[in-house]
Amino acid sequence: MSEAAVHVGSGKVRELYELPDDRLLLVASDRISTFDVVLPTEIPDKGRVLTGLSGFWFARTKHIVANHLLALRDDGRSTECRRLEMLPIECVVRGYITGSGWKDYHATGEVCGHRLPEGMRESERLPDPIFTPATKAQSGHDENITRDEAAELVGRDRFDEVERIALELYRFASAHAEARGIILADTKFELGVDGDGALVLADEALTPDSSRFWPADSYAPGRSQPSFDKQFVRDYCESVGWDKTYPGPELPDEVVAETRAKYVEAFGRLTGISFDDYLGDPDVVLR
Ligand code: Q0N
Repeated sequence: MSEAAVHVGSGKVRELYELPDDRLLLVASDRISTFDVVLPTEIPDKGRVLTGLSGFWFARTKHIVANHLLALRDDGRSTECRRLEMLPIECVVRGYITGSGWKDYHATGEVCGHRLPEGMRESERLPDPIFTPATKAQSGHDENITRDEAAELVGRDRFDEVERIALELYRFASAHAEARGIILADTKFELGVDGDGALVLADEALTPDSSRFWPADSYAPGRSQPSFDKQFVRDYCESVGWDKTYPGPELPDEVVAETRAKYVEAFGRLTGISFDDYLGDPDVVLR
């Protein structure tokens, strides 16, 4: 890092630094989490794949919403971005009923105040994508909230704008992904507001860490779906009888190699760009 960069925050797998002139540096590590635990073994280049994918989507969704990206650094894992006032909600869009959405639907027939058709099966495609906001839990798990609760947190007009933009981003990206054999089951956006009061897409976007990617060729409703990127890791963790509490198991070399290959495959399929070309010049995803 060339400029004075003060560390301002840590996620499970990303770090955030302050840069001069109201900028931030978002650095994606190679750490991987599963069942909410960060494993002791890293997946080489995972952070570069996620940074490259985010850059790719930022460059292609500017017609929908402005974003925080200022520059990709040559290391391929660091994004210089505009510092924003972040909204206090997670902007989740679901096209398929899975995860906490499936749990809520199973218990109540509703997700975040959306009443859904009766008799839906786990992982089934929804009639239309739905916006299902969540609170930003300081400690661990985000909690689903209704659209009215989200509107109280950000204001009604801002809420309407956020919902419209999040749904539009999801429709754009899911159509792109589906044409390339990847189902974008759901995704979480982080949005902020700039000094002019304009809504801006931030954080990472439309990556396998912020979304559920499913391989389209094995999709079948009525059960949980294998994850495009983490399935080898999950299968290995199950096979050793890990109880899903800290610390997680070390991953063997084959599992690391298979998993890295899935991230690189997702990058290639979604961007149409070879990952080696990205490593040579990260800006290829922006053109
Ligand atoms: C911000 N987070 C949540 C890294 C990821 N452009 C921005 N301006 C102001 N704040 C943020 C951004 C961005 N992106 C986003 N926290 C602050 C995710 N973080 C958690 C820590 O690790």
